[in-house]
Amino acid sequence: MHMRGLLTTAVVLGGMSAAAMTPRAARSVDRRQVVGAPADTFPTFDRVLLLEPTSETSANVSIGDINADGRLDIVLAKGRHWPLVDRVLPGDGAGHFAAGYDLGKASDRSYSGRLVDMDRDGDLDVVVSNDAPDPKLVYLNDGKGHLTAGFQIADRTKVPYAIASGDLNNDGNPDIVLGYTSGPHTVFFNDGSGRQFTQVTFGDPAGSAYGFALGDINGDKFADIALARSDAPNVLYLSGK
Ligand SMILES: [Ca+2]
Ligand SMILES: [Ca+2]
Ligand SMILES: [Ca+2]
Ligand SMILES: [Ca+2]
Repeated sequence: MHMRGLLTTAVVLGGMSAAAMTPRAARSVDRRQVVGAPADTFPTFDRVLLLEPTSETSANVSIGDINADGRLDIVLAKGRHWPLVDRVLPGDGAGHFAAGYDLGKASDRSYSGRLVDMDRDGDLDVVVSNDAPDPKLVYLNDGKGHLTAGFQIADRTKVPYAIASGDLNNDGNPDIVLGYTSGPHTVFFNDGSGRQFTQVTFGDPAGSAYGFALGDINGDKFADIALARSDAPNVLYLSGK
């Protein structure tokens, strides 16, 4: 019912010329009117909760239950090109967050903190990708949200804007894919410990990798790797042996 309203209205708006779409008309079309639904059908996002008192060069945010208390927490990956310490903000399950604590000791240039149970012990670990010259690290969780830097993935000179996680060899262990500002890129096959990885490179130096998607496109039961990149055509790397 909602979808029907959405489609109908979209056609009307799509057929409206720019001249007909006066500023007054544009202002009068809020999202709830566009979908043709009662005003209280959809949530709004007007309430704001500041996660920190200051503005810093943050790059990525992730949500997961880091301390395994059944309540969602927030992990802030911070730095980008300037060193900062990543942060964990424990949630109380009711929309409030403690001041938090440092994810690790390193002040580094983080792009992302990906939450994956790398050692398969039931708690979320964090894969932190950093700008050069910082190491890219797997932080293992003690089950209570305390994270310890372990295996270093990729060498320090790499700049991995793109990261993905998934089981690429179907052994049940989550693997990591890193894409760099210049290829070849790397799959890190995890032995299930989160401490030992076998590296397999793929791709060419063209362009800069910015985003991955994983999925079995060609039906051979193994995930393929789609890569969005700048300054070179986007590509799909098909699994094979
Ligand atoms: Ca939690
Ligand atoms: Ca774990
Ligand atoms: Ca695997
Ligand atoms: Ca495939």
